Amino acid sequence: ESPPVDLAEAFDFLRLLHGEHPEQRVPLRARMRQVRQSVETVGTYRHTPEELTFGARVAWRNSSRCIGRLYWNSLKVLDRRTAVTSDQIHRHLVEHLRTATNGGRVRPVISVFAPETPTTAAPRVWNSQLVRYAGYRLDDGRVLGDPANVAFTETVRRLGWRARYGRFDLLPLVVEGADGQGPALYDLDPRDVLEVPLTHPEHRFFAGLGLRWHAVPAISHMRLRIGGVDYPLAPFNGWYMGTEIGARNLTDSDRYDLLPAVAAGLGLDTSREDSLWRDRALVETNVAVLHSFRAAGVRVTDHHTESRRFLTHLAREEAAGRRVSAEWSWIVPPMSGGITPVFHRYYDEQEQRPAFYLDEEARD
Ligand code: HEM
Ligand code: NRG
Repeated sequence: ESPPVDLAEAFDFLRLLHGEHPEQRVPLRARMRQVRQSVETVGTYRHTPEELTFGARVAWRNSSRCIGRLYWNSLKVLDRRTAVTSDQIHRHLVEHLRTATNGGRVRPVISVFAPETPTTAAPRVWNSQLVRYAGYRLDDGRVLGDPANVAFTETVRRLGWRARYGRFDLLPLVVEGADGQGPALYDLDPRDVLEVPLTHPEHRFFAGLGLRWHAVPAISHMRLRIGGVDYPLAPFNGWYMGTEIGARNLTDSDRYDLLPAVAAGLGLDTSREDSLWRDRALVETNVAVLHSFRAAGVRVTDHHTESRRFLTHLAREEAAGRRVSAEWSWIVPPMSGGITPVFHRYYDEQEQRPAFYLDEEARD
């Protein structure tokens, strides 16, 4: 199903691991011989648990779009490579959500499922995140729910999922095992999905908007590549930075598009741009997100704190003699850019491996 492993990439990875952790049970040269032997006979090799853990952590460390990398070395890595059927995989995904959610004290976790090899297909999840809200295209052309998920919602309906026509309906997981049985649908148990109702510390009207968001962003459509081996299913999560919800998901005009409703509640003059009603509504929406998560005991960070942490990360990595690559347009938060310190500098952009890749085959 995949081309043979590129030995040079495998060796680069082993050198990186042994360079940063010289205390391995099997010395570098011996491990390289094993890997060469295996790749020459079956076209791939099996990562040791230490290699898998280090590889996943470094893939996070190398995620040039991620502002949250300070804690890369504490990523919890769940080795799920032996799961085959969609039922087994589904159980592990639910376990991932529970472990990550941790009653609100959200922990960074990755579950690594079986790799793609020259002889075997890997399992897949069709969802872009483990938790997503349905989007329904209505007859008048408007969208009910999350417009980002309209296509995926149509896909699961074709597979037999029944539409509920709410604004925040949990979409089912679509799991394809490695056994060739095709996709299977699993409704999420609401008890496994922590959600936060949104309120504002001062403005009573805000609660009346009936908004909510889920506690854990768990990306499930990126491929993890370690030492030449591809893991198409390796869902990971950290916690949210408030702006992801308050300055994008709820406010982008092609998402929930809530600035007009918030501005109306605030009594702002929306007849002219120079009243800055959009900006004022944006700030209050983000105040509401951070306040609500905090009130619910759910871990979240603000963009000022996360920006400072990212600069700490840069300093630490440089002190360790490593280069940090970063994409300015992803690192700078989507509001108040110039008053966060990450705005005022440029970054190296050369890609490094191990890494996460967007999978062209993601089906949403
Ligand atoms: C992207 C924050 C943990 C890997 C991002 C983005 C933010 C962020 C704000 C930009 C998202 C966007 O604009 O849509 C955080 C925070 C974390 C965290 C606060 C808390 C611990 C993680 C973890 C991993 C990771 C655990 C992987 C193990 C990535 C990747 C992207 C990203 C690959 C790029 C996604 C894409 O290309 O669409 N992160 N992150 N992050 N993060 Fe993190
Ligand atoms: N903006 C997306 C999530 C992207 C990744 N963000 C993280 N990742 N915080 C959203 O759902 O709003 N993470 O692993 O914590």
